Amino acid sequence: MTILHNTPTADLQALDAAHHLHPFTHGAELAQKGARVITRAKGVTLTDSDGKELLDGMAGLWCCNIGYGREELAEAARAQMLELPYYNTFFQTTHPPAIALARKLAELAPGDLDHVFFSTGGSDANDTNIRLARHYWALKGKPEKTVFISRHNAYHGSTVGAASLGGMAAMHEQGGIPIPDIEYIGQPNWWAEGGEMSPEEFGLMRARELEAKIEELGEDRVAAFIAEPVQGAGGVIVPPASYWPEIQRICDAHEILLIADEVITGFGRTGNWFGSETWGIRPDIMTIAKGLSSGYAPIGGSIVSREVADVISKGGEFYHGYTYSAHPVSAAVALENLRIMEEERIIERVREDTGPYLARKWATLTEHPLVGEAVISGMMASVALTPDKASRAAFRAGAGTAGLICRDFCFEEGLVMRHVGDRMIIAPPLVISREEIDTLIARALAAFDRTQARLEAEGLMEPA
Ligand code: PXG
Repeated sequence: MTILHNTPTADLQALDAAHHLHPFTHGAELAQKGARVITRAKGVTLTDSDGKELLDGMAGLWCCNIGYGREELAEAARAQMLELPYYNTFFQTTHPPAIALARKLAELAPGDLDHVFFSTGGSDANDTNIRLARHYWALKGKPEKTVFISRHNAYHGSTVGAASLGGMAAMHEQGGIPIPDIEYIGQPNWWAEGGEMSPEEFGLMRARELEAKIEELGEDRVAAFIAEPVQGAGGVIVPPASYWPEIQRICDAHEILLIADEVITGFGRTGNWFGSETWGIRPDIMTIAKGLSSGYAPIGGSIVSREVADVISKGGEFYHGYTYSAHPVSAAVALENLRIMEEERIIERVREDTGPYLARKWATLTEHPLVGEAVISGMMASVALTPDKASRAAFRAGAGTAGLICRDFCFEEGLVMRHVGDRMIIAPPLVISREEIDTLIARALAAFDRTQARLEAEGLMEPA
């Protein structure tokens, strides 16, 4: 069957419900309501099958950093498909796009991160990290260093390994995970969990849970600590300034690897090439995906330090790889994406102009009666909806009720904004202009007003 153009929305929805199992979707609800069908996009604007335009406040799924509709990326894919549409990088072979992209990433990545193991996305890159880190320690004569320490409410992907690394309770209830030897500490979510502490005290307290966990397990058992510089899917939890320096100190003091999962924070999202630079982190391994190709083609990877690469390279064969590791078309698209980001100084614009502009506007959202904290790092931001700002209360109706209502009003107002429980989050394309930021804020405020009216009308403004 060819692609369904000009098919009525209801027919598309019926066919979709009949044959398509969706990620992170309640199937029966979807069949009843029908999926939103997105058909086109340009810049920061999506168009659905009814012709409705939406400002994409989420850059797809945190990935379309460069914005939609860049012909250069299509041309790069076309040229590469004609020249060499596929070849692998197994068994001592390689190809020019893989070589060029690995070199480019080595140049962009901070510190001595200078070798890349390619994957097709973030989940499989994190699975690579599990095997890679354990193999690294085994090669160094410490095979008992197998435990990964992660954080509650972290998201590291959906494969068995990555979902085990993640700290999402609902995910752990399905499919027999987590795998053994994964431990969790608390997240630095001051708004929800900080109680009477100042954000700085709370950040230190949460970081020191890592040291306590290492001491409880014994340093000789711990392979690595993994964390997102800023938690994304968990609700854009921006850590207190005290958090990362203390985590770095603890990782330096103990012999463990630090893995920064930069799948969301990489490639400009926080106003630098990598969130590790913004937050002063010196990782041994960095997970990348999403913004690497701006989502135009699937590609991800693990960038590792020279030390890790040396040990792995000298340790014989690493029995690990994906058919599409360093896929030539994806690699060519990623290279073109990075070229444009550099030449058009997109990240500098986020850091110096549009990021600070969004930050000023975002901060004003706390003037709205429903909005508690408003936090931001570069171009990823969240607000906490609350029935009572002073006590930072949650809603008695249960997490997600207010958020879902607000999300639906956002759509009606022409804005894609996600809700995580009762946090509303954005991560727009990095190319968003000041004018478009004004539109985003105006639509968000309109949605907050309507949400408040609905919550009041339905008696849902009660604190828990
Ligand atoms: N690590 C992090 C930090 C992520 O955010 C992954 C790994 C997995 O990447 P792949 O490419 O395998 O999906 C992610 C993905 C959401 C949402 O609803 C977030 C992600 C994916 C889908 C939905 O916020 N992040």
